[in-house]
This record gives sequence, C-alpha cells and structure tokens, in this order.
Amino acid sequence: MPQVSIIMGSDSDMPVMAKTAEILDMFGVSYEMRILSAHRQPEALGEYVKGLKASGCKVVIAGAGKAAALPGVCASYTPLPVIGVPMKTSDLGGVDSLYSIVQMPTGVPVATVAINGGANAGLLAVQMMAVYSEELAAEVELYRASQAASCDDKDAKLQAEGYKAFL
Ligand code: RP5
Repeated sequence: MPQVSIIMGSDSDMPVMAKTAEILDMFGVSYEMRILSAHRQPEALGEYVKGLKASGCKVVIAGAGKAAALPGVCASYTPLPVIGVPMKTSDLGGVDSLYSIVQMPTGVPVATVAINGGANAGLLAVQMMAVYSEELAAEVELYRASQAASCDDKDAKLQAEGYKAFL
C-alpha cells in the first residue's frame, strides 16, 4: 500500500486533488487515489478506510465539497492522521465545505487546509512523514529554500525596475 491515501467525494474534486498528487509526485511519496463518497458509497468508504492502517498507509488526505462529510467520516474510521480539503462551491463559495470539515467534535480531529488547498494538503502530509525521514526532511528544506529564493528574485526585480514592471 502506498504511504498516502488521497480520497475525494466526486470526480468533480479532481482539479483540486490533482494538486495534492503533484506535490506528492514532486517529493517521491507514493499514494493511491480513490473516488469514494461518504454519502453515496458509505459502506465502501468505511471498508476501505478501516483497512488503511493495517495496509501500511501513514496519512489520509480527503477532499470534498458542499455538505462535506468525507474527511470527518474517514477520521472516525481510522487512527491515522486525516487532512481535509474543502472544495470551493458554486452556491456558497466553499464556506459550506470548510465549515463541514473543520468543525469536528473533540476526540476526532481533521487537519483542515484552506478552501481548494490541495497543494498544502500534500505538503502537510510530506512534512508529517519527514518527521521520521531525514531524507524527506532535507527535501522539505530544499523546497522552502527555493520558495524563499523565488521571493528574493521578485523583490530584487521590484527594487531594480519599480512596481510598473509587475503590471
Ligand atoms: C461532494 O459533493 C463531492 O466531494 C463534491 O465536491 C460535491 C459535488 O459532487 P458532484 O455532484 O459534482 O458529484 O460529495
């Protein structure tokens, strides 16, 4: 079994969850992707999530929108850490998804990232696993350094060329 399980409630969530997969690909972390809806496939979801720990999975990343029960249901079925990704929605802008995912009862946490925060979900999973891997921790340091260098370049351009260079 791969190290991370990426679960989404619908194929309509794929553009956001693909960002998660891209991050895991970049760090060489193995993952499995599933479409399993908490409301439409409750039994199949429960069976799958219950088996994740025994299969060697370390982190679950669950993305869903609207009345987004998926991350919380995953957390109720496994002791593995669950990261929730709220989808932006057309009617309520994703606040519906965010509130559904973040307001878990005490005892069953879900680490919730921003609306459409698929990339950060992947990064958080990598950082969790980097606690036990010096190699992965070094990769995280390199990633952070490259981010800082990119910001340095932008500031240097601003100082050299002025703000109009960005318009
Ligand atoms: C949720 O309902 C899914 O996670 C998705 O974000 C939302 C809408 O699903 P579809 O109607 O697009 O399948 O369960």
